[in-house]
Amino acid sequence: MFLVSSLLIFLNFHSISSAGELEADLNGYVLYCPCMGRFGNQADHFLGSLGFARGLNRTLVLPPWVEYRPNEVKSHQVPFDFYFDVKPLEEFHRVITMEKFMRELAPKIWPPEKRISFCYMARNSIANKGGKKEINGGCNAKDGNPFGPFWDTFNIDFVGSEMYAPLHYDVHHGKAAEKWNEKYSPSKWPVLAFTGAPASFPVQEENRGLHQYLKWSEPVRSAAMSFIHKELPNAPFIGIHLRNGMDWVRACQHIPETRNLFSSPQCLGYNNEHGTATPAMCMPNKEIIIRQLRQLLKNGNFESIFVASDNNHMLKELANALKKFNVVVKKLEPSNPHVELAILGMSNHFVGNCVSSFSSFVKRERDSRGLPSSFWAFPDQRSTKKSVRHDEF
Ligand code: GFB
Repeated sequence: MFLVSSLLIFLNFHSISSAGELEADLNGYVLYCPCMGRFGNQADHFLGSLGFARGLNRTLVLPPWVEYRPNEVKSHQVPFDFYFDVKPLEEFHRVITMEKFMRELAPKIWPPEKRISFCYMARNSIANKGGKKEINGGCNAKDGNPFGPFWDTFNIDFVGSEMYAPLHYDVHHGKAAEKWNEKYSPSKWPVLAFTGAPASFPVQEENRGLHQYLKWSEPVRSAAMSFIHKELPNAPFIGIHLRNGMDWVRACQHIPETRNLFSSPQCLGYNNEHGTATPAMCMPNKEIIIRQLRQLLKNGNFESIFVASDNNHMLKELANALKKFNVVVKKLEPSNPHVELAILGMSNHFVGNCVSSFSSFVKRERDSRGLPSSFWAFPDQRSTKKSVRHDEF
């Protein structure tokens, strides 16, 4: 019933005119640049932005994913629907891809002279004008990478800035949505174009469940299934995420100074109800990883382990240490973060890194399907001292 009514709402707002043109949503649009972090961070921001757009009753423009490639100065923008299906999102709220929005609606409702960028407060930029340094205190929405390349992908330039403080994005408490609509009525402001995502990181607890509407596109799903069928025995398997690259080693060094880091509220709770972040949770050592896998293998009928990692997959060490369980230990080659995430989502048990937003993507997806997951070194276990021996990686 909810599905039918949502579809009707969608069709109502994006109806096709008699001339065959897409008609604009009179409630307006939310558009943003996913300008912070890599995929996991952007996915957190996406869920928050979806919740925000629904709270304001504006259509969400689905931005491309921003990617960074080695040895390239500018970010790459990958259309949203390259990785995800648009249809399931429409069950929750009205959405339109940025490509379609810019092609079919922007010329009518958001012409170049009306393009104002939104930011909470000024992002100061120092412009060098004729040898004289000048501070410009607008949103400077196109300053730097990925900001400039993102908007340039759609030939968007801004003619002004709108600083919206003290409004905020939490539409689940208080009257934030009403306040946004009072200050920025859709008739006067059909498009709210944000310099960064109108969402918090990590994803607000109330928006975690929206992951159920985020479904991999057919090519990603097929690639994941093909790997499982061709490379793994036809039996239950464990999927694990080992986040252990140099950037992560450095990030984990902040653990002693903080109770929650990045996505750790996913296991520790948003108010640290379940403890505080430990070095082992962020960077589990070999001993912890093997101990947890042995425990799972003893209790389940798994025949293989799929390892996803940004750096060291530990394939040999794991295969050796788990010899007596007769399990196959495999990784995807060549590496592909999205397909790896999809495989982890399809595993029979997932062990992730509580601090990583890459792991949190998998955990949310599995939660939405009622599948079991656990984390390295959580709940807090023995041997935290040994856990920061990075030379093991
Ligand atoms: O996704 P992400 O925001 O997660 O960023 P974290 C980590 C990126 O590293 C991913 C790659 O988007 C991938 O490109 N990566 C991580 C992996 N794990 C894997 C894996 O198992 N397989 C493959 N193929 N690639 C945070 C960043 O990372 O780390 C923050 O988002 C910051 O901005 C911090 O840089 C240090 O939350 O794990």
